[in-house]
This record gives sequence, structure tokens and C-alpha cells, in this order.
Amino acid sequence: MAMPKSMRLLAVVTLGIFFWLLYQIFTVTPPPPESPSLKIDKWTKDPNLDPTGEPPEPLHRVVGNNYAPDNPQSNRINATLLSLVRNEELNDMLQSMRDLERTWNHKFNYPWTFLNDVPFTEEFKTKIRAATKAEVRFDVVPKAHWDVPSWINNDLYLESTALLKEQEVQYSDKISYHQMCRWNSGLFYHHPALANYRYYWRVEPKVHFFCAVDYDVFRYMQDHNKTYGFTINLYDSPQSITTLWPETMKFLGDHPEYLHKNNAFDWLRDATRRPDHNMKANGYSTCHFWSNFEIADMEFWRSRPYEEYFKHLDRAGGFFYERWGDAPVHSIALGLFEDKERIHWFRDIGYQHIPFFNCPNSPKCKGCVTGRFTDGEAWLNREDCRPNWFKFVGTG
Ligand SMILES: Nc1nc2c(ncn2[C@@H]2O[C@H](COP(=O)(O)OP(=O)(O)OP(=O)(O)O)[C@@H](O)[C@H]2O)c(=O)[nH]1
Ligand SMILES: [Mg+2]
Repeated sequence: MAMPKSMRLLAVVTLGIFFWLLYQIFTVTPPPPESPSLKIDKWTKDPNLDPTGEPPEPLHRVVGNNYAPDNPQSNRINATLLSLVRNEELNDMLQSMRDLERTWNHKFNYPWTFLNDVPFTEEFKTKIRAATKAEVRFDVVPKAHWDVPSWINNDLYLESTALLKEQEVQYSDKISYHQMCRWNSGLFYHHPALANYRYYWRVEPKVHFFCAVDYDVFRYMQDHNKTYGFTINLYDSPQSITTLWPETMKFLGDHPEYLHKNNAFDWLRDATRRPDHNMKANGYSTCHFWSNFEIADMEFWRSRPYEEYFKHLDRAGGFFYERWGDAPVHSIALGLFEDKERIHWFRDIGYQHIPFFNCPNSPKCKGCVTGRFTDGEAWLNREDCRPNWFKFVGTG
């Protein structure tokens, strides 16, 4: 029996769709999803998973009252714990302090220095003093260090940061963030409260410390000839530093003599792991030491190469027209002007600043998951650039 014409048409269309679907299933393979974890793909072994002990001797420890807070002959060296912080961050600061006092400073009693662009409140001072047996000093950042410099054009600042905001550069429209980054890059070590100190350990509000540390980390820096200690390495947002590397290259062109012969240049210009970052940042990998944690020797920042480098950058205006952070600025300077052997990974200091961790494999650590880099979304693992540092320099 012959089918009506409309039924024949329907059958043909249905068959057509059927074969089209078969074709799609067997010929078009979907692209593999981008791996959220470069960490696992691109390095063979995460050193945080190795059993982690203390760094090599000599290490200075508590014996009797050699680190007692009121001992005028103590073994402490000229070093301080250092925080730039706002009054509103009191509770978050207390939480960071509690962790650091519990894991380390209740043994060594290094003084704390708190700085702010406005005076600290009495409540802030009272509660902070109560959180430590060590000496505490509060001070204000000199206006000349904090103010936007005279050569920055406000209209240009507003235009530039509106563009950065469109590109979702975090905090780009917050002037105080730019001021803070500039101050942390090139001015903090000129604060009169730090004049007699050589080493500092930067501590931010709302960070965590997880592992008991039983040696004097400042003495470690001094005895082992280290300039800079870090825990975490990250990629930066290239949009925030588009001209930082070209400005750096200009400076280096004028001062080739400042390049250290044992530098980490290849680490800075790596383009193999995230070529897109290197391209957008015009030649810089954007890999940096995450500077909310740093234990460092201010002699490096106070040295002529660094001072001149900072002045060059400051004049170029990128702390305001872009959003240059102190982390890439410090890291680039260290990578170029310092001996890479003098940069130390504090693998044994368990640390978190949201959303990243350094969590070693050690019975001395509590409260973090060994080897876990982030507790945020999986794509955040892509921001991990520690493998780069280990590749070019090692874990030393
Ligand atoms: N006194 C003062 N401190 C500031 C100001 N802006 C930032 N800070 C401090 O500078 C440090 C870095 O600022 P954060 O806001 O934590 O910047 P961040 O770590 O890049 O950003 P988050 O991921 O939000 O923590 C912290 O110790 C802040 O308390 C400011 O305007 N005044
Ligand atoms: Mg922070």
C-alpha cells in the first residue's frame, strides 16, 4: 500500500536526522577539557609531598632564657615581624598573630611592628599588645611615602583604571590598593621605625600558619647568607603589568652592570608553561614570589640597584596607570640583581593566604592538607608556578 506523500517526507527527514546523529557521534570527538591541574600534568613530583624536616644547620634554638622577651642579652638579631594593616582588620590581624605566636614567636619573641596610613585606635593597640609577650610598636606611614606622587596625572589614572576594570583586574579602581603596592615595593624599608632593623617577616591579616618551627628563622637567613625567603610562587594577572617588563628591560639596558652573574633571568622570562601570560606581559612569565609572606633582608631593597630600579619604575607611572604589585616588582628585582642561591624556599613553614597554601609533609604541621595547593576551585591550580622555580633554580 502506497504511503501518503506527507508520511514519506516525514520518514525521509527522520532517517536523515538519524544518520546525521550517527555521523556526529562517531566522527566528532569533543576537545579534551582543559586540565584544571597543570600541577599534576607538568611536574613529575610535588616536593611538598616529600617528608620535610628543618633546613640544614647551623640553626639557633631556644636554650634556657636566650630568647626570653625581657632578656637584654638575648640571641635575637635585628629583625622584626612587620604588618601594614588597617584598624578595621583588627580581628583578622589577631588571628594571624595567634597562629604565628603559637607556631613560632612565643619561643623567640621577636618584636612586632605595626604600620598604618592613619593612626591606630586604642582598641587596636590594646588588643594587639595582649596577643604577644614580645615588644610591639605602632606607627604611621609618613604622608610623603603614602601620597600619590605629584607626577601622576589623575585624569590619566581614572581613564587607565577604567580600562583595567573592564579587563577585570582586581582592585584596579581602588586608589589605596595602588598606594599600598607602591609603598610595599619601594618605600616601606625607609620607614623610621625600621631604620635599625635589617630583616623582617611580613605578616598580613587573615593568614594561617600550620607548622611548629623550632629554630630562629632570622638567624637562619643571616647564617646561611639568604636575602629572601618565600613559601608560594604564583602567576600574576598579565593585564595588571603590561609594561612592567618593557620598563625593566629599559632599566637593565641602562644598567647592565646590575645584572647578577648568578641571576634567575631564565625563570623570569620563561614562556613554556603559560605562553599566553608571557605574551600579554611582553616577555615576563608573570611568575613571582607571593609577597604577602616574605622574610627578607632589607639591605637588598636599600641597595643602589634596587633603589634606582624602584625610582625608574615609580617615574614610569605603572603603579597607578597599571596595577603593578609589589610581588612582581620584588621578584623581578631579585631574579635580576641577586644571586639566585640567596633565595630560599621555606618549605617547612606551613602557610595560607586565601586561597593558596604551602602545606609540607611533616608531623609538625596541623590544620592543612599535605600537598594541597588550594581549597578553591580546581582552575586555581593553574596559578601555581612553583614548578618553574624548581625547574630553573631547584628547591634550595
Ligand atoms: N593601613 C592600610 N593597610 C592597607 C591598605 N591597603 C592594604 N593594606 C594592607 O596591605 C596588605 C595587603 O592588602 P590586601 O588588601 O590584603 O591585598 P591582597 O592580599 O592583594 O588582597 P586580598 O586577596 O584581598 O587579601 C594587608 O596587610 C592590608 O592590611 C590601606 O589602605 N591602609
Ligand atoms: Mg591579603
